[in-house]
Amino acid sequence: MIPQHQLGALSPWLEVWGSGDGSWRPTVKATAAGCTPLGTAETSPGLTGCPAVSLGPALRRSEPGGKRLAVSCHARSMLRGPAAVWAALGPLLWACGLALRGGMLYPRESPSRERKELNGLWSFRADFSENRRQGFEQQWYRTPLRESGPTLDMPVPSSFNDVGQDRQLRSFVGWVWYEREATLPQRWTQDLGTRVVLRIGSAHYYAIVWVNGVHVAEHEGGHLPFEADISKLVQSGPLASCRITIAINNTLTPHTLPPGTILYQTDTSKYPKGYFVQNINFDFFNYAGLHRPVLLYTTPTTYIDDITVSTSVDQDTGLVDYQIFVEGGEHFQLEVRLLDEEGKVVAQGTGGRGQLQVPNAHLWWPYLMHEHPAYLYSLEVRLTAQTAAGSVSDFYTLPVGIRTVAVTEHQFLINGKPFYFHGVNKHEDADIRGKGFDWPLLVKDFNLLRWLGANAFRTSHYPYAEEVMQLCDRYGIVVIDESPGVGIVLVESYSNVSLQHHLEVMEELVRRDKNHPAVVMWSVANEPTSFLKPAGYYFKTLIAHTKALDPSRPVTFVTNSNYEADLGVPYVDVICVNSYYSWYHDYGHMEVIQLQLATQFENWYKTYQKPIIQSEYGADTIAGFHQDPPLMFSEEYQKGLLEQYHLVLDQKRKEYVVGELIWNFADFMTNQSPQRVMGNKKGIFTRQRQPKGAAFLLRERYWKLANETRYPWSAVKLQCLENSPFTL
Ligand code: BDP
Repeated sequence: MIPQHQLGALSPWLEVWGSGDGSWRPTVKATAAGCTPLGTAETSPGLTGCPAVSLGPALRRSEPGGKRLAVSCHARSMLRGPAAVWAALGPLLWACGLALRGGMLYPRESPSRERKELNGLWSFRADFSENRRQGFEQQWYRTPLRESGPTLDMPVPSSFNDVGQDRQLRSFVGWVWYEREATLPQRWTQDLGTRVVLRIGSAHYYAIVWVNGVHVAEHEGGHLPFEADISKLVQSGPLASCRITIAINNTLTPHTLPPGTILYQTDTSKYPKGYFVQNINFDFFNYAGLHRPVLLYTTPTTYIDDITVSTSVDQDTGLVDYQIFVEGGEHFQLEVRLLDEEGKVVAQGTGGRGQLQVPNAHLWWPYLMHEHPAYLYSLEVRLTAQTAAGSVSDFYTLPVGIRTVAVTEHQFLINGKPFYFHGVNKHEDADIRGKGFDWPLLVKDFNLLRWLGANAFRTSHYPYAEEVMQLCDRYGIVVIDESPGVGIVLVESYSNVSLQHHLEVMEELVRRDKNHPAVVMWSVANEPTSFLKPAGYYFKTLIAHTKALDPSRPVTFVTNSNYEADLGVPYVDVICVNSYYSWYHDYGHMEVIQLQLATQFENWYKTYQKPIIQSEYGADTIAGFHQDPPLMFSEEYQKGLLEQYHLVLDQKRKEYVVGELIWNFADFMTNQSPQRVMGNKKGIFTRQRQPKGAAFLLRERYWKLANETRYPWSAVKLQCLENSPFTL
C-alpha cells in the first residue's frame, strides 16, 4: 500500500466513504484517496433528503484541498449490487451534489460589463518538497510568493512543462503555485453596485484560489472554467490592487477525469527513497498549469447569470426558445431582441422565458453544406432591475444559430438533411506552450481545416477552449464535444465516486457549451473498457443524465471494444468506432484492411441498427520518411492505409456510415515510450502544422465529398481558394 503521508501529500482531496443502511443515514469515513481512514463522522438526513455530512474536528482540520466530499455506498449496500445501490443513491446524489449552481456565460463586454485580462507573466514555484505540501504548511498564499522563496516567470496561458530547461519541472507531479497582482479600476473597488468576478478558463487539474490571502474558490478538473465573486474582497479596503494566488495539482487518481495512478517504487536497490511516477492510460502528455485565459470581469449586482437557447424549425419559420436566469435581485424586467447579421431586429420578447419566431429564418448550416453556412443571429438580452440605489441595467449578447439535429436508423440529420462528417480529431497541443491557449495557433488550425475541406472535428479527448467553440460557430465547423473521460480502464474508475464526478463534469460541459450551434453531439468518453461488468450501468446512467441535461442533442461515447462485448453502446444514439487495422495488428498488411473494416461495420450495424462514425483511424508517420513500396512510418504507408479505409467508407456511407474522422489532425506530445518517437506521429500535419502527403490526399477526398453532399444542390462545384471559407 502507498504510504499514507505520501498519498495525502499528492492527493488533492479527501474522499468520504459511507456505509448506508436502509434509511440512508450513512456513517462516513474520511480517507486520503480511498486509503487509510483519517476519521469518522456521523451524518443526518438533510432537508432535501440527501445525506448531510457533519465532520468531526479531525476532518475539519483536514488537508488543504480536502474539500471534496464524495458520499459513496459501501459495505451492506454492495450486497444488493451496484444497480440497486444506484437506484436508491443516484437520485440523492444528483439532488445534492450535482445541481450546479449558477451559469457560466462566456465573459463578454457590454455597456454594463467590463473585462480585464490577466494574461502575461505570473510568478511561479513548483513545490518540490518531499510531501509536496510545503506551500500549505508555510501558507504561501498569505504573503507575496517571492517572500517565501525563489520564483520563476511563467507565461499564462501556457502549460508549465515545456517552457523551461528543467527536466524535473517538465515531468513534475504535485502542487505548483502561480501568483500575480492585478490593478483594478477605481470604479470596481468603490462602486458597491459593481460585482467583480475572477474567472479561470482552465487549470489542470485541481485548483485552489486565494485573493489577498483569502480562499475564494476550488475546482476539480482541467478543461472547464470556474469563477469566484470577489467583490467583497476587493471592495473592503483601501487597496486598488489584489493579489491572486492559484495552487494547482496535476495528480490523477482512479477517480479523476482523466484517471491515473501514482506508482511508488519502494525497491531501494533500484530507486531513490520516495520515488514515484504517475501512470496514465491515455495517449497524450499530461500537460498542466493555467491553460486558458484568466480574467476579471464585472456585472451589476443584479445580473444575467445564464441563458439557455434551443432552436427548432417550423417550415420556413425559425423558433428560438429562450430561458434567462437572473441572480442578485427579485425585482426586474427582461427584454430580448433577436437581430440578424445586418443588425435588423427580427423578433423580440419579454420575460424570463419565451419563444421567438423568425419568419424566413436563415438556418445555421455546416461549412460546405450550404452557400451561406454558419448564419448567426444575435440575441440581445437587457435586464432592468430595481435596487435600493435606483434602476440598473445589465446587457448580454449571445450568438444564436437556428438549426436542428436528428438521428435516424442510418442517418445524421442537420436541418432535416443528411450530414456526413468528413473531418478530424484534434488535440490542444503545440511546441513550447503545450496545452496553452494561443490565438495564432488557433487561427492557423482553422485555416488548415477549411483548406482541407473538413466540416467537423471531435474535441478528443477533453473540452476545448471556449474561443475554439466560438470559431466553430462562426465557420460552420461541426463539433462532437467530448468530456475528459479518456483512459477509463481500471475497474475502480467505474466506482460511484468516479461516476458522480463524471456526471458533474457533464453538467459543467453542457452548462458551458449548450448554446453553441456547432455542437451537434456529446461524447461522454473515449475508449473505456466498456466490456467490463460495471460499464453497463455506468454508461447507462451517464448517457441518461446527459440527455436529461440536454434533450436536444444525441449522446455517444467512442468505443474500441468488440461489438458483442460492449456494454455501453446499447445506450448511445450514434456508434463511434475507433480501429487501427494494419497498424496495431497485422502490422504492414494493408491488404487485410478492406475485409476487416467491412466486417467491423457490418457487425455493429446488424447488432444495433444505428448510424456509425469511423471516429479514429490512422498511422504514425515521420514527416519526410519515404518508402515505396510503402513501409510503416513512411508517408506512403499513411496514404496507402487511408486509401484502403476510404474504399470501404465509400461503400458504407451509402448505407449507414455517417462520418469519418482521421486520427489525427496534427502530431502531438505523449509520454515517453518505445512506441512513441517524441510523441504520436499520426498527424496529417506535423506538430508545426506543415502538411504530410496524406493531407493532400484527404483534401482531395473531402472536397469531393463536400461536392456530393452539399445542400441545396447546385450545379457549381465547390473549390477551395486560399482563405475563402466557401467559394462557388
Ligand atoms: C486511440 C486513442 C488515441 C490514441 C490513438 C493512437 O483514442 O487517443 O492516440 O489510439 O494510438 O486508441 O494513436
